[in-house]
Amino acid sequence: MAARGQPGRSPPRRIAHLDMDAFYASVELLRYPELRGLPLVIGGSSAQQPGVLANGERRFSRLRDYVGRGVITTATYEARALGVYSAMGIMKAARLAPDAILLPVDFAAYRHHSRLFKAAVAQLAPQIEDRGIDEIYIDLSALADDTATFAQRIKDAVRAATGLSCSICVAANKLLAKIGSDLDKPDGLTLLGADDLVRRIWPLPARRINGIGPKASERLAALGIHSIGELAQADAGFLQQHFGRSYGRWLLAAAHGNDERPLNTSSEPKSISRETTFERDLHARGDRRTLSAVFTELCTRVADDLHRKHCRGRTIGIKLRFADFQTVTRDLTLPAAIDDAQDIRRAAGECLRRVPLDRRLRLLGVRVSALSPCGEAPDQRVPRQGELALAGDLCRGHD
Ligand code: TTP
Ligand code: MG
Ligand code: MG
Repeated sequence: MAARGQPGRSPPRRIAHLDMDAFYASVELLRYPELRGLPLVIGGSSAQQPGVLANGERRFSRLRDYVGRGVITTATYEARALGVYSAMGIMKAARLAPDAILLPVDFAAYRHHSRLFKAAVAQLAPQIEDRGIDEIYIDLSALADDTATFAQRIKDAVRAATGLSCSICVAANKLLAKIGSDLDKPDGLTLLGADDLVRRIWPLPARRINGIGPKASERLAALGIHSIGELAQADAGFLQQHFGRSYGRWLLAAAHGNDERPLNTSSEPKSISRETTFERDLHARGDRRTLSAVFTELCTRVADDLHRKHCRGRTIGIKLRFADFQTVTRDLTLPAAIDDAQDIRRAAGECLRRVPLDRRLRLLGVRVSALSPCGEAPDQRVPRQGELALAGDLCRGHD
């Protein structure tokens, strides 16, 4: 649809978000079709591997038999109807759905099916941003086809390649497409036009916006803002006063469905980061040990991510969000790229020293950017000269 009477203005983009339905559980159902229609939960360890009875039948674990501290990765829609969700403790879930079947996670199988569905979509539409194991964005703007027909063709291709269903939403940008793919799950095909912002998006809880986490939505609720529509009506100055300038601005833009971010179609990540929002706000002095442990853990996870992606990075950064939502970042660039957790911890520690830590913190993050590929496969890697002695070389910092 071209904007009439406004020459030079580009037509709205057509961005699809595709998300697989109950992904881990659906992959398990391919292997155990006899479980279709039953409440099924994925989590726990190999102890939950099904056994085989003397008559050849499989014997599955039930939630009620589980003892341990494991959490649920996902649940089928039948299990969700009983109140069981991702990230819930398995023992807690057992109280709600004692008879539900429990299967252990099998990441190799999920990764395999992840590759299959992405390859199938790439055959039809090459402009893809990979957003993790079960979701992608697809840019349909340049395609001549009718949007609904094309989205259905993508769904059919995913099913043909994997035997699995997915939900797709096509909207003007990534933010709306991501919200929309959840609206008609499972097996959804949702098209969001300009009129749908007020009708379908504004009544939703603010939490549905990707980027408004549990803490921010709690804070919004305390200010009387529950829905996306209420957020859209909020005063810009009021939001900036309570959430800091940049996050406050972003909140308002998001509630109005504005998002200009392009797709990141490169398979090479630009940066790798991990962040965590604390259960309660922490103080640099009073909670020093906890903060230090979290900081080290974040660096270790970033290092693991780098190893997995076979890359390393030269720019190490931190992100802090204070109790008043003010967000501060610091980074520094090293003479050579690193991927070791301790080296990252050391560089990130340098960044941290450049921030006055006089207020409580709600979030801490670590980022490595200016990435380069490692070259060798990880198991063949030998440390390069100088790689292990970077601590004294922290040279250039910029805020
Ligand atoms: P999601 O796409 O969030 O969930 P889903 O595919 O299981 O269900 P839906 O139909 O609502 O999309 O996550 C994809 C997979 O990621 C999910 O199958 C399991 C895993 N996962 C976790 O391990 N822990 C979590 O907390 C979540 C949310 C997902
Ligand atoms: Mg999913
Ligand atoms: Mg997902």
